[in-house]
Amino acid sequence: RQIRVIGVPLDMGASRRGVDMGPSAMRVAGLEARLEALGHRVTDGGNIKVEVPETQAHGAENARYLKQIAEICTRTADAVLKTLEEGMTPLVLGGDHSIAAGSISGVSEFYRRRNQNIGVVWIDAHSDINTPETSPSGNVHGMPLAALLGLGPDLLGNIYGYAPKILPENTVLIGVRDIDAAERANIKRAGVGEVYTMRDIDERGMRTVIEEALRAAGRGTAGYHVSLDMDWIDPEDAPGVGTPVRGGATYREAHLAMEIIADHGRLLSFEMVEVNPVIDEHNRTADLAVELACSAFGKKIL
Ligand code: DIR
Ligand code: MN
Ligand code: MN
Ligand code: MN
Repeated sequence: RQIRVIGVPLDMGASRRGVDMGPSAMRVAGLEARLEALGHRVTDGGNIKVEVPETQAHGAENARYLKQIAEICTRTADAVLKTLEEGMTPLVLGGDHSIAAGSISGVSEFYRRRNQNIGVVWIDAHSDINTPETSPSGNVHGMPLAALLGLGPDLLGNIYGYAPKILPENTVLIGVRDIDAAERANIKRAGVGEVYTMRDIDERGMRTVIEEALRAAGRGTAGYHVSLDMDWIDPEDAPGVGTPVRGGATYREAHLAMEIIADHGRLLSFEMVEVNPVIDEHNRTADLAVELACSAFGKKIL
């Protein structure tokens, strides 16, 4: 494949600072060279312009920095759209998870112009389906999936002037273990197709879960975008994330999931978010993110 790396150094969507350094940490971990070693042609498109939070007014408390985040997401969407138009696969580096409202809008717009829908594989400890009305924190990184499914906030969901961007039946959640009460209601209201919690992975195994999830995301679509929040992985292996939650996927489970995604060959675009070098241990979370990207892009043991 031809892959273009796009960094989005944004941390305005979270309350803990530092995930704006995620793109740099993943580059330092050797992302480009390690993907090129697999035979891909990789170019770095640099970073999307992101304002320094200290220079900005945060606006309403129920969705802080929403206006700025929506603008940054629009720039991200345009960069992703352009990458696809040039025949390359976008590899987006966050930044907090609010950037997914941009990256997925870009992928969705590219395929909408070709009369096709896309699927979304959302891999995360959280469901990120709050709206400003339901959010207990006011952090926009807890809202991108709600925006993409058309629940709001409109500023984030209406990039390119329409919503929703994705169909609930082709949207799957994997690895969730920390969902707010109102998010449960939002999952139902939006009609999200398949939700695989950590319990499902425990009981049925990663292989079964990921196969089923990819089938749902891929049914009737051009393929799917994979949005990988590194807090999906257990904090033992991924300590450097914005909001660590105990009981996550193991190192092996995470690799297996990525290897199966590569086997299916229907990956349209990929993103890794919420890497926080400030609280990481010698960049090991960024290094793991790069390893997982390699598995998702076809690295095999043998
Ligand atoms: C919580 C935590 N559901 C919120 N969310 C996230 O603030 O909306 N942490 N995304 O990563
Ligand atoms: Mn290169
Ligand atoms: Mn997330
Ligand atoms: Mn998360």
